[in-house]
Amino acid sequence: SKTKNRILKMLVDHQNEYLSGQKICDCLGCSRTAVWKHIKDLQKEGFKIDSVQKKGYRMTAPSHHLSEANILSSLKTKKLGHNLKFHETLPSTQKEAHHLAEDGAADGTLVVADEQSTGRGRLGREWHSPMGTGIWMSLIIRPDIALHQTPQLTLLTSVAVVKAIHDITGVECGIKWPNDILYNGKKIVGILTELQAEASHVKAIIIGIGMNVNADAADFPDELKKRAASIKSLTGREHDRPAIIQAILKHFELLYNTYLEEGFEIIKLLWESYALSLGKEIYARTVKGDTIKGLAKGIDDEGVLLLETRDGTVHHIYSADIEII
Ligand code: BTX
Repeated sequence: SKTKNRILKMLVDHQNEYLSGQKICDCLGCSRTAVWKHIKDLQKEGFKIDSVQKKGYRMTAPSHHLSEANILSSLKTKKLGHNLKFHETLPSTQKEAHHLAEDGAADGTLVVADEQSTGRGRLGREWHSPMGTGIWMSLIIRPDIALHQTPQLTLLTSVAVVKAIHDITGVECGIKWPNDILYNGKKIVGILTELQAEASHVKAIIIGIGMNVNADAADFPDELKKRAASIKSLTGREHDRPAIIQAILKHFELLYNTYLEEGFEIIKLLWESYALSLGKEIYARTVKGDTIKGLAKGIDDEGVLLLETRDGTVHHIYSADIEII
């Protein structure tokens, strides 16, 4: 509830200080019993909150539990994520975000779930999204850009995610064009960018981000064990999912504002600095089913991959799975 979220925010803002029940009531205009009930709920969610007679309530340790209150309590953005739709479980945050966008959801709306029963990747592939282990979220944005520019937003998202992972966990991942974030060849994050358009006008872009955070290596199904990893499997410890979400949104907002004001150039440079495939021999399997072997020369100003084959032809690859040889 809104009141619970606001109580949490007050406690986070005054961490390690006592806040009297009365002061909380006065600020929020609710009863002391209501405050007490919300505090009980927060304690159940894993927040360590002391209560001492005559002094009030004090938060001693933040909880890393994924909840609406926890994500909202320390958002560092102006706009992104403030309209938050949190669910314990959903078939797919991407599907939910599509419905919300069709119904006119505001720019910056974020859908987060603690579990997805039918998470999906590109081309209808499955995305493994078990309860309590990862970040499964979809962001709705409504930029005024042309259709052909939308792949740029996948690249922008990759940069924001790599920066956020580094900030919060210290792990330095790389990006494999167009949408994978890898560490030692294993997929940590997948990004799915989809759009709603009318003629050549973008109505909404829905950016799905799936990140393996606290899964144990043994939690992955056999067919993924060789290809996927979680951040915990790299660092040996659990990581704070709300903090990672907040960091992704913060970096995304900064990069996105730069992008809208100054164009793709800066984003492109940043993206190239994290790219794993540039300058390497790769196979690109296109959606049509062709496989092209060549040298990944770079990306163009639209985010399209430039692949040079043996005969010197440069192919423009809009969408493909690539394999670094
Ligand atoms: P993709 O098509 O590039 O990758 C999908 C492939 O990745 C699968 O076929 C499988 O081999 C592998 N895979 C499946 N699950 C995992 C996992 N947890 N970790 C690593 N590899 C995996 C990538 O598509 C885009 C994925 C976006 C997922 C987000 S989660 C929030 C949002 N909601 C939703 O339904 N999808 C997006």
